[in-house]
Amino acid sequence: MALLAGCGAAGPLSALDPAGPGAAPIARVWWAMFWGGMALLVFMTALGLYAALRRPQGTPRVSERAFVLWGGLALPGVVLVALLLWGVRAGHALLPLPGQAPVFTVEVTGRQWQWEVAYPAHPAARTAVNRIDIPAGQPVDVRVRTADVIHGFWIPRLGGKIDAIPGRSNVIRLQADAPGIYRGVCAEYCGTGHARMPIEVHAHAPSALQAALGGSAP
Ligand SMILES: [Cu+2]
Repeated sequence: MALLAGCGAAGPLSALDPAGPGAAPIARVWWAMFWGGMALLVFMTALGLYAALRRPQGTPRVSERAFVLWGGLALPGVVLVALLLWGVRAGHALLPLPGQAPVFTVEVTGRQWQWEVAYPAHPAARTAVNRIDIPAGQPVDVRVRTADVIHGFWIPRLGGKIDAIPGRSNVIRLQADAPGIYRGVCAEYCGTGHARMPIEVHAHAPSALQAALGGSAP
């Protein structure tokens, strides 16, 4: 955390400051891409300098064809396939797969320009706007819909983005490891009020959730 703060990666909307099992793999992929990109930048800069400064003598030790095959096809091919597989695996943590029951469920509807929140298992809970209350330390399925245009639901410290698409109900599984407030935003430009669509996830100790939701127990 201190290291993150030192390099500006910590913060309420930072995907590099993960607070749950859905966000941690995404942050790892990001850092691998960052350091891998840095390594390639150094390597390519060194190659460029070598090419610019050397004095060619005789026939080259590596043919142009080999450069294209290994540097232009094999290297990016291996890197992109590895990143694809790793990224798919990171995204897997956000899928609402069976076997983790019971899962707390929240319904979130995007509307120009706010998020409406309902709790299907807690019909007596007060309806909320731009705020979700969840239990900490357990998986939560967020069913994301829209009442008008496409919006993007994103709580960076808890997981990746999922779009709210007209006519569809998309589900993302999030978890906050500890009680706290986790901020989010609309991540898909949805009109002139797009920047005014923040949302907050308030994660509570399970014993305090009912009081936070209001209403009576189901
Ligand atoms: Cu929006």
